[in-house]
Amino acid sequence: MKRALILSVTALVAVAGCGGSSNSSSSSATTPSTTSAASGGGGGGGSQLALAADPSQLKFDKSTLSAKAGKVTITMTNPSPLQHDVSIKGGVSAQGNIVGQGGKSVVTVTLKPGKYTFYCSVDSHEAAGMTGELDVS
Ligand SMILES: [Cu+2]
Repeated sequence: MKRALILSVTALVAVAGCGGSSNSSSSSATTPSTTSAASGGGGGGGSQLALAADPSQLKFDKSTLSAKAGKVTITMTNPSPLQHDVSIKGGVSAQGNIVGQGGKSVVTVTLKPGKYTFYCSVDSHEAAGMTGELDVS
């Protein structure tokens, strides 16, 4: 009785293992969603800034960003297993969505010329170094 059970479980695992190997090969088709990055010189879009979280430390891949006055959008990709967002402060206050690994946090603000701070608002990430300067001219 016990032996028969073990045998049938082994058979199931063997079948699942067989079918699974061909299924998992299709996971490489992650489409890079290039949203409106290709629009050259059209008005109204404002500044589009790209940022990424460091995969293993509490920091961003850039410590300074610059943009033109008006509508400014920062899109931060998060390759890290920790949750992060991108937020802006310094006369304005706006927070992006908090995202986990593989996600994108987006924050959009309308800014006058000046210096602003971009940072991660999750826990004490800003104090640990997830911050930088945004120069708007
Ligand atoms: Cu963070």
